[in-house]
This record gives sequence, structure tokens and C-alpha cells, in this order.
Amino acid sequence: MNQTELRSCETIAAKGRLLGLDMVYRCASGHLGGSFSAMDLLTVLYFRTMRNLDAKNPKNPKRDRFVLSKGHCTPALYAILAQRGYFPEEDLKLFRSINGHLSGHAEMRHVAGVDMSTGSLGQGVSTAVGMALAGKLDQADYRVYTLLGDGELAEGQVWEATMSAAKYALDKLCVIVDVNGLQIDGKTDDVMPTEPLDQKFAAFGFHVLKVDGHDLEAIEETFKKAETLKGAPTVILARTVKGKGVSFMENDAGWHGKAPNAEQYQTAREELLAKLAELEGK
Ligand SMILES: Cc1ncc(C[n+]2csc(CCOP(=O)(O)OP(=O)(O)O)c2C)c(N)n1
Ligand SMILES: [Mg+2]
Repeated sequence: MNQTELRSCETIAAKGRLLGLDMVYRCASGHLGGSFSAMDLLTVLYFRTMRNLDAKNPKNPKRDRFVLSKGHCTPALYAILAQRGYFPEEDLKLFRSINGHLSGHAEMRHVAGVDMSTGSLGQGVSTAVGMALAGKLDQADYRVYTLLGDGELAEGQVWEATMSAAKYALDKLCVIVDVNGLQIDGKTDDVMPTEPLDQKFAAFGFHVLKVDGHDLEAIEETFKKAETLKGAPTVILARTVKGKGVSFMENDAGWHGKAPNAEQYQTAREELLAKLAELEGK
């Protein structure tokens, strides 16, 4: 991507974090840590990589699919979908409200642009494998992307799904792992060690790529590279920082699923606004 495109993606990601912060603060509930670690990955997917997306025709059969297997990270997904035009940004104000359509976990029946309802960890990747298998049987051209958390990998179902993906040589399936090193209540390494992830996925028959999950250009290049790999599914291990973008939330498992208080909200907001102002000044 050129400098203008890079600046545009950086702005979308920064604004996504700001929208996510507002969503969670307003309803006093939601998951910011994993949303902020995933925001750059989702920005590239929805604004650079996925093909045939059409906000006016969200179910276009030719579209690439995305499954948010770590379905708690709706503050990221919905902030990106709103910016991509699937629904008005105004709707984000009713996140997790009985009066709105944006529930805390991803919901395909009520939210345009959501390809699968998720929230029970491990299930999203399984449905993504099903979508990719269906695409293969239909000789369709669409690719299927799914994003997992590193804590989510403790679910046995993930490995059943990945084993099947390799068996059926689903090379249009791209699994992304948000390797932020933390899960709900501590380090992934302490709760349930999952490394070495590259060797595990390779042993399960995957092509393995690695990327800095906050380097927008590198992310795009890695998705392009994944598209060229044939005969087996690909996993992208994306190194990220949980809570990325708000200094006091970074690398702190305490911010997995907690809303900020008024003071914390102000501080976070100022940091994110400063980032946006810096981008505008460039
Ligand atoms: C089957 C299942 N078990 C437990 C939970 C509760 N839960 C929600 S998020 C989470 C931790 C997930 O950690 P990770 O996958 O690393 O996500 P991230 O760090 O990206 O937020 C847990 C245990 C769940 N949603 N589903
Ligand atoms: Mg994690």
C-alpha cells in the first residue's frame, strides 16, 4: 500500500479504537483488550484484503467470509463494520443495549456483515472450516478468514477443526491467531501453554506464516502471501499487544473484559484522540 493508503488504514484503526472505547464505556461492559489487539488485523482484512464485500449486499455469495472466532471482540468488529458502511456509526451507541441490535458477542441474524454468530470459543473456527469446505465442494472462489485468540487455542475443538481443514486441503481457509500472550485472567502460558504454535500448526498440516499484528503493511503482505499457498490451509500467527493503543491497558489481563471508569475513560480517550490528531497532521 502507498503512504496515503497506509495513513487511511492507520486512521481507521485509530478511530476504531475510539469507537470501541465509547461503546464499552457507554454500556459499562465489554472486551477492550482483545479488541484493541485485533483492530489492525481487522482493518486490513475489511479495507484491503477481503474481496467482493458490499455493504449494500452483505450476503453477496462471491464475498470472502470472516468469522470472529474470538467472538467477544465485537467492539473491534462492529467498529470496523460501521466504518465499512454496513450500518450507521450511530448504532454503536446502543451496543449491548436491549434497544439496539448490537449484542456483546457477534450475531449474524441481527447484524449486517457478520458471517457467523460466535462467542463460545472454539466453535467459530469449526464453522469457518465448514464454510471453506462448502466453498470447495461448490468450486467457489471465496476465501474464508477466521480470527482466534491464543487463549482460545486451549479449546480441543480448535484442533479437531484444524485437523479437518488439513485433511480436506482447504487452501482457501486462512486462520489468524491473535497471539497477545494473555487470556481472560492471566498469561496464556500460565493458564494453558500453547507454544510452540508454529510447530503445532505445521504438525497439523498447515502452512505457517508470522507477522507483527500491528504493522499494517506487513499484515497486508502476509495475507497476499497466504493466498499464494496451495494444497493446505494457512495459519498466520500475529504477534500483538493486548490493549494496544491505550497505555494503561496494554499487556494487562485485567483489561480483558472490564469497562473503564470515568477517569480512565477520559485518559484513554485523550490518548486515542492524540493519535488521531497526529495522523491528521501527517
Ligand atoms: C467455550 C468458552 N469458554 C470460556 C469462555 C469465556 N471466555 C471469554 S474470553 C476468554 C479468554 C479468551 O482469551 P483469548 O482467546 O486469548 O482472547 P483475547 O486475548 O484475544 O481477548 C474466555 C475464557 C468462552 N467465551 N467460551
Ligand atoms: Mg489472548
